[in-house]
Amino acid sequence: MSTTDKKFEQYTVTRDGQLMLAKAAREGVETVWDRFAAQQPACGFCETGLSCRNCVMGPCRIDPFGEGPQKGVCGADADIIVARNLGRMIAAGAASHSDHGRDLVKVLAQVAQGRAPGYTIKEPEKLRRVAAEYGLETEGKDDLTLAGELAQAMLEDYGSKQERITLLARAPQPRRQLWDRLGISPRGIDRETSEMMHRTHMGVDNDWVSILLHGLRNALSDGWGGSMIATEVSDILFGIPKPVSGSVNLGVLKQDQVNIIVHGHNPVVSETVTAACSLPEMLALAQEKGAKGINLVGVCCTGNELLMRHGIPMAGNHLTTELALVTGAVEMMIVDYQCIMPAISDVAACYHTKLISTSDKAKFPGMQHVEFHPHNAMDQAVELVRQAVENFTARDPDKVSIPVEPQPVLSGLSVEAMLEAMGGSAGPLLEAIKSGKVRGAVGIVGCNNPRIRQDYGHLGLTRRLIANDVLVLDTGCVSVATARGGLKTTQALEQAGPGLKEVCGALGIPPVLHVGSCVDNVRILVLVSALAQALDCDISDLPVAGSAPEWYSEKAVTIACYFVASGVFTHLGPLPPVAGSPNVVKLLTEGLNDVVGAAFAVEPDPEKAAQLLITHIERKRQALGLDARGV
Ligand code: BF8
Ligand code: SF4
Repeated sequence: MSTTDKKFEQYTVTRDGQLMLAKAAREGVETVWDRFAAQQPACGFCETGLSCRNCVMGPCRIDPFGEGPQKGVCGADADIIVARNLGRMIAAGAASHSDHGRDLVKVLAQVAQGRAPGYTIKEPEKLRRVAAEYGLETEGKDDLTLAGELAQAMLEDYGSKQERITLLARAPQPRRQLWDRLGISPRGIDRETSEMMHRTHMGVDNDWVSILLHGLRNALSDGWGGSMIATEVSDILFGIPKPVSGSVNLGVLKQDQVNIIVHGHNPVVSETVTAACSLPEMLALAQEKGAKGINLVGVCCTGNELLMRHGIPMAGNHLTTELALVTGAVEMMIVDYQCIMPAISDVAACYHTKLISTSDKAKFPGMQHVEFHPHNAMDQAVELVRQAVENFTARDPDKVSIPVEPQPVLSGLSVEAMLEAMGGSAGPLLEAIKSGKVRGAVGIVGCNNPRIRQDYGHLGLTRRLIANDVLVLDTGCVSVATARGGLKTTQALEQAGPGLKEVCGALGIPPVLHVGSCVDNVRILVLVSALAQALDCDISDLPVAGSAPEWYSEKAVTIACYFVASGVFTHLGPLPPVAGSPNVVKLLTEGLNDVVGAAFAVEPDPEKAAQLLITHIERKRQALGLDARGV
């Protein structure tokens, strides 16, 4: 790498990323980092949450230095404007996850009606288990009948007829009682998002505390509602993840094969593409075109879904999505929705890569649109794989560069898989926590963000936590970062503290567990609920925490809010746009402790963040009467 190329080290800690950034620069390809630089300096009003364009009497802004206007045209002050903006972020995040969940319920309903060829019920036992939670009679019913009834019952959770959404019942009793007392038990998944949009219209909820409390309810409607449904139905349709080996980084792309990347979030698309890639006629066509095979890989969360269930390789996380195309080795990228930068069309145009959008609700400039629905998904997938294979001959070998060797990863740690690894119950984990060999656990979740050197926050924090005997569970783009950094192998136990090394070593698992995509954060909720119930306490009493060191997305805000509302202390790397209201900041970082028993902390430095999380875990241990270090 030349000296000029060294500048890319400040953008990403990943070797494959640095090399592809250098290639992009040589080939005149613009990336997210170029566009980020072009946007600086960012608008201070927007960064602090002090601008409002909720109506056309505005837009308005509040002067944080007290010299200019302190109220919008309607009279809203800094507290109201910041709370409303945050509320709308939560609503957008909840809507995204929950609409994804609804798409899966739609597939389940159509499978029941025999109108979704290519999809089946892979986990009838889980179907029955979840149906029973929904109060459905399971005896004497065949799987398809039950699937239809469960889909209808889940759709009721989306509406506004219920007093509370069904899967809240999974939370420990003290937590449910607290939500009832606070009036934040979500009643319907869509209802809470819709109500947030209503409350934040001009002239509705102008009490900033009330807006933020509803924000917690809205977030809970995602965590214990839409996202939980998404995960459960994905398991029912596509299988409960079990420990599986895979590989990660741009080295998973193959010089001599047709490379297809799936990008987005919904396994409804990527699962059918997976099936189409292994059809004998497609493999024969690939050989006819001079390729040794068809290499399907994932990026972002749909990649996580495939890695968790099938061990399909992962090319990278959010900030790698453009760089994967810069390899010049990708015949086709198939996208569904969320976190897909429209800029990838410009990158693809520099190579032979075909881009395909598949969702009726996510179209992009410069992409061919091939719409997937449950009734035609398999046919569409076969047609796309055929087109990708045919595109292999258009590849320019002079432009191809696959920068590194793949890194092995162990994935597939669903709650069911973890329980199985522990002999059927959470007992061994509880014992390890009680004995102090494992001090506690942290769920590290979320994205990359060009404000932060790619993967730096994730890796720094994770390494420090495991070295201190804290078990890490991760999802989403973090899971790619830690896998790429070699932390999801049993060799990584060498970097763990002695207790964690002993416990994970005995179970044959790495110190960092991949629990899935972003909707799969609910697996963490289910696990902490089980731990709290076993210890007869609330989630907020447990030595656990959450963290999103490099988050960028509204979905991450919603996840962080449902973690906190569920009683999990949560660290954020980047500060959300709330600094314009000291009152809101104080409530989020301190006051919430007295309301829901947990609050947020913001710390961009991963070393300092690790200290915060470790101190929190040790304090919780002490309060539970367990041994505590340095408190
Ligand atoms: O839902 S972690 S960048 S890909 S938002 Fe997006 Fe963030 Fe990645 Fe998945 Ni989650
Ligand atoms: Fe301005 Fe109020 Fe309208 Fe917002 S809602 S743009 S603060 S007038």
